[in-house]
Amino acid sequence: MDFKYIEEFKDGVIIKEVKNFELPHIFDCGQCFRWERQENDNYIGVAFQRVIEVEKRGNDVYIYNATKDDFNNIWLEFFDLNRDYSDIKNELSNDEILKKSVEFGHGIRLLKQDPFEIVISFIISANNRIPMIRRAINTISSKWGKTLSYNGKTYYAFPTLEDLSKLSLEEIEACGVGFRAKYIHDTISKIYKFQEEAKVCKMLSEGEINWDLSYIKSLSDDECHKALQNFSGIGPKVADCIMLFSMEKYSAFPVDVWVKRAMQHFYLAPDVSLKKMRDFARDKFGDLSGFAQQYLFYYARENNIKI
Ligand code: 8HG
Repeated sequence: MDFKYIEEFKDGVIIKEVKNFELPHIFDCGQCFRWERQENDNYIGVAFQRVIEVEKRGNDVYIYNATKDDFNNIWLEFFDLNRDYSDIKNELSNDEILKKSVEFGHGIRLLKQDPFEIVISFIISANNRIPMIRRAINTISSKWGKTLSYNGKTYYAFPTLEDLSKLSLEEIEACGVGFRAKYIHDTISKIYKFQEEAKVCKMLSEGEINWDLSYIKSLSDDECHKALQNFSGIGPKVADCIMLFSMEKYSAFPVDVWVKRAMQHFYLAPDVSLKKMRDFARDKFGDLSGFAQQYLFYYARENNIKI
């Protein structure tokens, strides 16, 4: 566990004596799209239909606009605070090469985000740049998400499955998601239709696919990786991101252009395929592959490494 205890105060909750927790490392390491750094270095973001502000003061972390119940029900798990990241970092730092990236991103924690939001977000991420991904997700949220207010400003929750199930392909196309609109539309309708059929107790027949995200989350790492790729617009890389950032599958190793450069820079020959890089990393880092990947991604991107 990476904190001692919590205290409630009038505007929120204070997490006392927190370890392995740096706001820029957590929010700018590539895993999330809805958190913004403020002029005072706090971050404001939206998750699980709520808006919060997070501040680090010495070894304490302040969460504004949250109650103790919110902390226990949402933010404790969201920030993965029950995990001891010192153990993970020690283990990964046995690899002399990885040590440098771990030191650089020493305050990274892998957020446990909402699977539906992350499925849609990472379909948008394919062949896309982070500022464009963020913009598209904000557009979708401001059009169909719940309105939230905090300190006189308006924020928008990521829309629910029900909210998005009503949209036409044209409406999704108008959000700046390009060729991915049809994948998003198709994915939403598969998940929604499956949910509606389950409500009237329709049984799955032999060979039919189970599109329920909680079910997919309950599978083993390899089965989960495979099941996610049944959706259109989800290949091995996007599946790895979804399972790592929202399904607690830590042997995932998404290889995008930055991780590819990092692997080539540190470990492998330039002509190795993405699949081989993934296999190499999973062999080497095992159940900690996802963490290793995040330290590498953050290091490579922040330092603009070239091979
Ligand atoms: O955290 C991430 N890890 C990896 N491997 N890839 C990511 C992360 N976040 C993120 O947006 N990407 C992808 O990288 C999306 C997009 O294809 C590209 C942007 O650099």
